Amino acid sequence: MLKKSFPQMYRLLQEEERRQNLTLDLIPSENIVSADVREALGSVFTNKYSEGYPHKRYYPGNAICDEVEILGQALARKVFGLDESWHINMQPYSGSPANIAALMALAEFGDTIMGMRLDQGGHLTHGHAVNFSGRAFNVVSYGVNGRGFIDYGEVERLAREHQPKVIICGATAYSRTIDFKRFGAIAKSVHAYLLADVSHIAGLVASGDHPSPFPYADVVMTTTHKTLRGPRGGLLLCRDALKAQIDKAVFPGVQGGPHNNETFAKAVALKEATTARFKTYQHHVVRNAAALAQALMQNNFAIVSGGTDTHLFLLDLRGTGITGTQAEQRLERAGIIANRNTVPGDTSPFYPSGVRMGTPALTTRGMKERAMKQVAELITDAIRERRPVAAIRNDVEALCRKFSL
Ligand code: DSN
Repeated sequence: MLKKSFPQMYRLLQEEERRQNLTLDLIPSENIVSADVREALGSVFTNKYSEGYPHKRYYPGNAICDEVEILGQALARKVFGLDESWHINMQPYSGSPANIAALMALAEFGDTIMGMRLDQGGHLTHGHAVNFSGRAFNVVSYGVNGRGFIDYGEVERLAREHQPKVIICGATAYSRTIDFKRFGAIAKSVHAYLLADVSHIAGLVASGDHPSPFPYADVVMTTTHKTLRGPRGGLLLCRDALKAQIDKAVFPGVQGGPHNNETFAKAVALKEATTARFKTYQHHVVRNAAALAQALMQNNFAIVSGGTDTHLFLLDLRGTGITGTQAEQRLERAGIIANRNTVPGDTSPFYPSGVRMGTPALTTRGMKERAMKQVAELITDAIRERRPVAAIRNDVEALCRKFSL
């Protein structure tokens, strides 16, 4: 037991448990996994090497790991309503390697790809200059219009002009419904592959709270630890014709042996995602985000695009005299964890003008719309320093105790 063998580390574990229990986690890419997912992550599957794929491994002793992976694939199809014409690669360690593998499978280095700019809500792996995606490919980026909505006209114009090999749609800080149908039509019109990164909204896609990309995309990538509420990890789902190139790009292209404990935990989370309870949870995530955004707007905060259709939104603090960094720090001192984020037009990710907020973790704790009103008051107190921080923190902890982990 760690308590005896490594008390210093045990203490850190206890402190982190306490921190998670007594703070309000508004980071939209985080969630709280079930005891079953944790049991799977800590299981003996961590001991096994399995380079390769089911029935084609480079190590012996993999019959059981094969079964786990095949079961996981079947569950992923069930969660997203897919038939056998979709292949699932269960092995990506997380979202970034999955996107790198997808790009390697669909394009040659030097080819043109299109993605959403980081400061507009995209992800580093969607072509940012400092990332592998931006260094290996010729990148054309699109963004949002003046109202904060994806500028589909710009996407179409850029696609016609630059004839990309791959168009990436999906975002990490975009609160509105993504029109996958429109992206699909644009990609088709220029003979580009459509790669949909649904990492943030995978749970909402599974529950029908966000339209599905599957009818329109060639490859869909998701992480498994955000709204999907599984272990940290990734999945690549592709049309069967792309199976060989996607699998080859993941292993041996980008990764080595799969993390079998992670694959096992992904399967457990996917099983949970097939339940009615999971769907109800996702409905509440969306309702809670809308209620929280609404309550904050009533407190005179500006929100990018004026609201949200999903699990997250961006507070726009421009013109308030408070930076995103200051707001993040004030919130953290009060026990509210939300990350500073660029809002469209910001130039520095280190000194952004926004704060990103989401409801997946609070909803897992059992909070509903009424609690969101309380959370909005606590956020307002903290950012505007309306009350002593110790008093706010007390109220945050009381709310956390009411919705204990
Ligand atoms: N870092 C993740 C997020 O917070 O959205 C995306 O990879």
